[in-house]
Amino acid sequence: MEPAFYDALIHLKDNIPGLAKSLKFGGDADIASWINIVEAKLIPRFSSDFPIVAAICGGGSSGKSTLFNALSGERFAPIGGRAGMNRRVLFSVPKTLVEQNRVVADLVEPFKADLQPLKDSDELTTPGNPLYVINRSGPKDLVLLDTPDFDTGARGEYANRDVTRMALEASDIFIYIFTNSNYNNRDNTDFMSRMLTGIGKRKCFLIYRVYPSFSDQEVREHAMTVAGGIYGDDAEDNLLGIYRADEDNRVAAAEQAIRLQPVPAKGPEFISALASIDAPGLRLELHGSILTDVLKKAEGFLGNAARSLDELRLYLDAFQTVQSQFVHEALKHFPMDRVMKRFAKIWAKTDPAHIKFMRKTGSVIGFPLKVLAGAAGWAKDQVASNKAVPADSGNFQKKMEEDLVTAVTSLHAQAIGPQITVSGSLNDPVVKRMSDLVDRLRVQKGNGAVQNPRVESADQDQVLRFFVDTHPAVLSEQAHLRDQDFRSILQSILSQKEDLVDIPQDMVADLRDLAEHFRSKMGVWAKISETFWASLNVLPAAAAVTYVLSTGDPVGAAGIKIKLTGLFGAKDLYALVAIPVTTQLKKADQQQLETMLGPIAGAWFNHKFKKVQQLFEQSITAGTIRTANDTIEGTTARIDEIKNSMDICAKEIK
Ligand SMILES: Nc1nc2c(ncn2[C@@H]2O[C@H](COP(=O)(O)OP(=O)(O)OP(=O)(O)O)[C@@H](O)[C@H]2O)c(=O)[nH]1
Ligand SMILES: [Mg+2]
Repeated sequence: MEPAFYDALIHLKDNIPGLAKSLKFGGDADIASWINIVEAKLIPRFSSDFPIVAAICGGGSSGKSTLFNALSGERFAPIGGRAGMNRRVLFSVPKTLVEQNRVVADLVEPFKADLQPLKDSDELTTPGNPLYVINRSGPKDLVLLDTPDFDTGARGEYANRDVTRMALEASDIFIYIFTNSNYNNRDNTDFMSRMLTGIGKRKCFLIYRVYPSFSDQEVREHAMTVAGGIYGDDAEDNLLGIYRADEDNRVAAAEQAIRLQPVPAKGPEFISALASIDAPGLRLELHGSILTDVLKKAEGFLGNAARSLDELRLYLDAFQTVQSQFVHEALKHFPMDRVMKRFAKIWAKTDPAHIKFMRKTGSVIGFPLKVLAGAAGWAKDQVASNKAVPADSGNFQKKMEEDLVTAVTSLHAQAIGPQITVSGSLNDPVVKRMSDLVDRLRVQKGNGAVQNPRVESADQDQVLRFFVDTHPAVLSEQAHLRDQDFRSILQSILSQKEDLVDIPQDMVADLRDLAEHFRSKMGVWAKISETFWASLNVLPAAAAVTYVLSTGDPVGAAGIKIKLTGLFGAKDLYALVAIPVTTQLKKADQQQLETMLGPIAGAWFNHKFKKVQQLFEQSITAGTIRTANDTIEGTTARIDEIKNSMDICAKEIK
C-alpha cells in the first residue's frame, strides 16, 4: 500500500470537516456520516499495520474449528461431532496486534460490538458477541476467524446466518471448507454467492476435506464445482488456491493436526500462500466502490466549499466597499481654507522676492474678493441640485462631526445587519470583481432563481447594486459587535475628530513636497500671471470642495472640478472645487488652479482617508474583516490540499 494514499485518506478525513466548519457549508449529518464511513470502513483497513482478515467458513461439522485450531496453534475452538458447535465468531489475533487496542476495536467494527477475550471454550456454544484468542505462534499479520456454520436449521431458517454475514463482512478473504457430502449443496454455495454480491467480491481458498483415495484430479473437479457455484464464470479469477485435507482419524482423535496439501501438489504451502496475499490490493478491490463513493461525496463537499468561499469573498468585497464609501461620506467636506492657507504659507516661504513685495502692498487682494461674491450664488445652485454639497469652510468642524455620525451609524448598521447593500460602478476594479463573482456563483448554483447574492443594474449596466447576505463565517464576529454599545463606539470615534481636522506633520511634509514640485515646474508656468500665485492666500475663503461618487458629470460645465481619479481605487470620484467661472478668473488661471488643487486635495484625502478608515476598523469592522480574510486565506490553501489528496486517492481506483 502506498503510504501516500493512506496519508491522503487521513488528510481528507481531517480536513473536510475543518473546511465545513470554517466555511459553514453542508449539513452536519451529511459530514458526520461521511466521516463515519471513512473512519470505520476505509482508514483502518488501509492502514499499513492492519492485518489480513481471513474467515474460515463452511457448513456444519465440516472441520472449520479443527482447521482454526491448527492454524492458530492451540486448541481453543470447541470441536465436536454435532454440527452447529460454534454459535459465535472467534477471532485469533496475533499477540502484537492485541497490544494495539485500536486494531482490535477496528476488527469488530462490522459487529457493532466490542471484542472480549475468550475465557472458556463453552462460551462459543451459546450465541453472543464475538470473542478472541491470542495467537502467539502464527503469522504476525493474519487474523483468523472461526465462524458458525451457515447451514444448520430447517426450512430456510438458518440459525447463524446473521452472525456469519457479519464475520464475512469483516474479512478480506474466505477459507471455505467443504466435504464430499456438501460440495454439491446449492444452498451453501448460493449463500456464499449472495454474500459475495452483497458485500463485495472476496477471493477464497477452497479446502476439501476429502477421502485419501480421491485423486487430485477429482479434488480439483469437485472444488471447481464449488467455485462455480460461488463465483459463476469468474471462478478462476477469484480462487486463491485449492487444498485438500485428507480424512484422518488421528485428527479426530486429536493426535495430529489437520494437514493441508496443495492441489496440484506443486502449488505453494497453505501458510505461504496466505502470507503472499496482497492485502492492500485486495482491500482496494473490496473497498474500491466505497472509496469511489467517498470521493464523490468529497467532490460535492468541495463544490459547496468553493461556493461558500466565493460568497465569503463577495461579502468581504461588499463589506470593504461599503466601508470605503462611508469613509468618503465622513470626508464629504474638504476644509479648503485650512489646507490652502497652510499650503499658501508653505508656498509663500519660497516666494520670489518681488511677489513677497506685492503681497505686502496688498495690490493682489481685490481679485479674490470678487471671486468670493460670485461663489455664494453658485454654491446655492449646487445644493439645490443635491449633487454636490459645498462646504461651509467656517463650520468645517461641525460639518465633519455630522458627516462622521452619519457615516458611523450607517456603517455600523450594515456591519451588524443581515445583508450588505452597496452600489458601485463597473469601472471600479473591486466592483468588477464582485460582478464576476456573482456571475460565477450563478453558474455554480444552477440556473434557478438565486436568492443570494442579488444584483440590480442601472445606467446601461454600468452601475450595479449588490445585495449580499452576511456570510455565516462572520456571524460570530457580528454577534460580538452587536453586543457592544453603539453609543460608546460613536463616542470613541468622535473623540478623535480633532485629529481629523488637524494638519499633521506628515501631511505638512507632503504639502511641502508638492510646493517644491510646483516650483520645479515654474518654468512651464511662467506665463501665468503672478497675481494667481499671490491670490492663493485668500482664495480658500471662496472655495468649497465636496465630492460625489458618480459615473456621470455631476456639475456640468460650471465651476472648477477636480477629478481625483485613481484615488481610493474609485475611478469616478470627483473633488469639486466651487469656484464659479463667472468671475474674472482668466481661463489660464482657472486651468492652473485645477492643476494645483488636484494634488493638494489629493494629499489631504489620502491622509484623512487612511485615518478615518483606521478609526472605523478599530471600532467597528476590524474583527469581521480579519475573520473573513483569515478564513479566505486558510480555506483557499486547504481546498488546494484537499484537491491534491483527492487526486492521490483517485489514482488508487482502477
Ligand atoms: N476423521 C477426521 N475427522 C475430522 C477431521 N477434521 C475434523 N474432523 C472432525 O469433524 C468433526 C467436526 O469438526 P469441527 O472442526 O468441529 O467442525 P466445524 O466446522 O467447526 O463444526 P461446527 O462449528 O459445528 O460448524 C470433529 O469431530 C472433528 O474431530 C479430519 O481431518 N479427519
Ligand atoms: Mg466449529
